[in-house]
Amino acid sequence: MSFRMRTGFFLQTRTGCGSTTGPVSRVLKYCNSRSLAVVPQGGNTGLVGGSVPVFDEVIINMASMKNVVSFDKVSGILVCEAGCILENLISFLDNQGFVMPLDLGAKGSCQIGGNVSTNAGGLRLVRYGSLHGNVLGIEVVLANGDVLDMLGTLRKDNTGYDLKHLFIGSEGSLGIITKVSILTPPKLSSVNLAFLACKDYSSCQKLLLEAKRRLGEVLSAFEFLDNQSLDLVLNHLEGVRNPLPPSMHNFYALIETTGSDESYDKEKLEAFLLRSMEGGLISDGVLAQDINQASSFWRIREGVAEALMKAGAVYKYDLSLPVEKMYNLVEEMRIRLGDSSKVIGYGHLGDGNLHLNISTPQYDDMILAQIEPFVYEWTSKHRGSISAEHGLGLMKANKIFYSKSRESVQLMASIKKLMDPNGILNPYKVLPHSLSYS
Ligand code: FAD
Ligand code: 2HG
Ligand code: ZN
Repeated sequence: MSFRMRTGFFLQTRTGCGSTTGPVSRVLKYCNSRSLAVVPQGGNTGLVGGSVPVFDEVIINMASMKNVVSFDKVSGILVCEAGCILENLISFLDNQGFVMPLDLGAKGSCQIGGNVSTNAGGLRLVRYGSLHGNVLGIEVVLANGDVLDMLGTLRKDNTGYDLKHLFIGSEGSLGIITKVSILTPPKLSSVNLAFLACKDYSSCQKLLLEAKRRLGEVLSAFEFLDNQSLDLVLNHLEGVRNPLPPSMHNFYALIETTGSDESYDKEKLEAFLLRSMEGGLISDGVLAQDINQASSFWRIREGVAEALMKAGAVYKYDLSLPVEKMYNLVEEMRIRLGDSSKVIGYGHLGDGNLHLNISTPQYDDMILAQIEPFVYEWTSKHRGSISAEHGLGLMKANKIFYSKSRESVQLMASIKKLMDPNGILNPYKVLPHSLSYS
């Protein structure tokens, strides 16, 4: 599919006009009456082209809707506008003694509205679950400008269909989210982070099972990267160094625990690490001694995406796969591509989410033809998902059938038609072109 690329017309939501939802509603009403297409835009950090205009869509950027509306210290429920930057919410909550149940490498730029619209996963999903569980309510402006107030703050509410779930992860194709209410857990006093080396993928996998079993309630992150990912970070990001002595390890895991009892939690983690070392699951490792060392470990994991962008052209795949099969795909891809590219695998092992990235000096159709459709067919054959957490956006919309049945996609298209009959909301995104405009 080829598109004429042109920058769209840009509108920014403004504060100071009474309710900030009002202008969004008026713009959509106007656009709908004239069949003008719009692209909702948050921090523009999405990795599948969902927030960029394709032809001449009006961009509705949410950056000015950046206020916290309320925070309830008893329930931990935060209500805020959609344009709040994730990192600002993390700091706000930290000051209140709470934490955001979502954290990701793009936190300095991405917005909570973008996070909810992509159903972003990130580094702590293994502990806190997905936004489908943590988002209690949303306010959303529909294609015709109507404002749907579903900004509930209740944990339990079984009155009819829970419509907010339609918007969580719908990538701006069904409405523009203007406010969200989100359940945040209390901040616990003891956080520990280990950076570990494993000799092979099978050890990483066993380490994950052991971590779930033995660290149980304190486990708050389990991430992995292969040595090619680490090399890339060390070669392309300034000031990053390997916390382990130079030696040939094939895989690295970051294990974080978060609990309420410093000595108990540390003892628990140390006993787990000792046992895993003795059992041969870990070949080396280091425990962060302070918060600065912990951030330097996280910088390695969170820096992979940035290092890839600096390294040249990159083909990106964000896959859910059974953990035991996951790394086979990386190895098979290396065999297919030979020396033409660097194939790296890393991601949220605790959630069964592989980030497969193929780095080449420049884009090359011959390389692409070696990667696709193989990567999608492989994923589909193993009953995985071709988008675990990044969404479909523009780049993957036509690949939806690898993960969803024809009947499901048809129902999605009917919902889209019902809610946005003129097709003005984020056209060419999420649903295959053939269906969304039929
Ligand atoms: P945008 O990129 O601006 O938009 C994303 C989509 O949401 C678009 O379709 C847009 O139209 C729509 N949208 C935005 N705001 C609204 C709104 N208010 N109402 C309706 N629709 C809207 N993703 C993960 O899931 N996990 C990760 O760990 C992760 N790490 C990342 C690390 C880096 C370095 C980078 C660059 C990206 C990473 N991402 C990750 C991807 C990205 O950050 C997330 O998808 C994020 O949630 C996008 O938020 P945003 O505000 O930038 O949205
Ligand atoms: C991450 O987990 C992000 O670092 C980005 O989801 C993944 O760039 C990628 O492939
Ligand atoms: Zn990720």
